[in-house]
Amino acid sequence: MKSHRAFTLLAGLLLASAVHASAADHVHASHAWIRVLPGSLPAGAYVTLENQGDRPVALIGASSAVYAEVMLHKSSMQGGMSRMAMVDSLTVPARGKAVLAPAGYHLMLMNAATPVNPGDIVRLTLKFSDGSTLPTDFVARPANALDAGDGKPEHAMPPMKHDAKSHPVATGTH
Ligand SMILES: [Cu+2]
Repeated sequence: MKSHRAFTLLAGLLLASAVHASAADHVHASHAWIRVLPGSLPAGAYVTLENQGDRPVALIGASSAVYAEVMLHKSSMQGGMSRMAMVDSLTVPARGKAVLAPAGYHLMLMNAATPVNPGDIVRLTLKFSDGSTLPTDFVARPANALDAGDGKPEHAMPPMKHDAKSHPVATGTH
């Protein structure tokens, strides 16, 4: 039975390394919430990402079983108007954090398969540039919510230089 044990050990090692390669165990998500708007309007998703690793990692998007489309956006004020632009990625610095919050970076959730109501928990799988993923539960909050409602409000970081592909979408809702 020696060969069988060796095989079991090898399988275990392969499984462990596969899990390590796909799960973003160096990135921690907190204050994850979604601002639900009435009807079929897109919802903004917000989260604080902390990178405990020694290398920067970039959030490049997310997927969801509930929302058919998820895009990474950045809101900014231009000439007194709130504008949104698509961004390719948001870097979470090594030993640092990145904040997705109203009036800044957010994940735009579109085309919900089923209505999402305040209080619902929606799982989004965050995707990073190194190929890792981080399944994260977001709590749905009402349209007038300003934070995750957990008593620890996060604020959007000051505007940063980014390679936004500006597009003419201009709404004040995100
Ligand atoms: Cu948006």
